[in-house]
Amino acid sequence: MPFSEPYPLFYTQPGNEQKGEALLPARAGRIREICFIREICDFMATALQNLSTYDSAGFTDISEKRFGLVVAEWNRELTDTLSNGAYETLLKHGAKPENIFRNTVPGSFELTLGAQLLAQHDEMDAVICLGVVIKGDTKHDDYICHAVAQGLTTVGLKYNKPVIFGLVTTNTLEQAWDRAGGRHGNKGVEAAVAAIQMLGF
Ligand code: RBF
Repeated sequence: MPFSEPYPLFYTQPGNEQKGEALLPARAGRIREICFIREICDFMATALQNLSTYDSAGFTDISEKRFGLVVAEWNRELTDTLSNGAYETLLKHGAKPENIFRNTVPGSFELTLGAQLLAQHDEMDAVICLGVVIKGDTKHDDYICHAVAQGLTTVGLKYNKPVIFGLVTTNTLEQAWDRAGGRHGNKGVEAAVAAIQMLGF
C-alpha cells in the first residue's frame, strides 16, 4: 500500500500505535503529530458547534452596561429566537432590562447601519447584531454576508467597542434552526456571551 497521510492516521488510532510505528518507524513521530493536531481540530470543531454552553465564572460585571440589539426582520421567526436568546442571556448575567435597547432593521444588510446608529452613542457599551441569511439560487447571500462582516468590523473599530457579528449564514432553513435553539445551540446566546466577554477584555 503506498504511503499517504490517511492510512498512517488510521493506524495510529488509539490501540493501533504499535502497528503504525512498526510499519512506518521513520514517520511515527510525524504521524503522532498529525494525529494530535487532528484531535485538537476535532475538539475545536465540536466545541465550536455549540458555544451556548459556556463558563461564566470570569464574566465582568454588566449590571451598569448598556447593550444595543440590532435584529434583522428577514427570517423573522429565526431572528426572534436569536434575539430572545441574546436578551435572556444578558439578563441572566446581570444586565438591567432598561439597559437593553432592542431595534429591528429590514434585513441583515442593514445591520451595519443599525449598529453604527447605536454604537455612535457614548453611553452604549456594546452592540449585538443578529440576522439569518439562507443561501438561495443566487449569490445574494455572499454579498450580504461579506458586507455585514466588513461593515460590523469597521463600526467596532471606529467606535472602539464590541460590535458582535451574530449572523447565521446557512445553506438551508434546517441548518438555520439548528443554530437558533436547535442542536447547535442558539447563536443569539453566543453573541451575547461574546459581548460580555469583550466587555471584560
Ligand atoms: N436579508 C436577510 O436578512 N436574510 C436573507 O436571507 C436575505 N435574502 C435576500 C435575498 C435577496 C435576493 C435580496 C434582494 C435581499 C435579501 N435580504 C435578506 C434582504 C437584505 O438583507 C436587505 O434588507 C435588502 O437587500 C435591502 O437592502
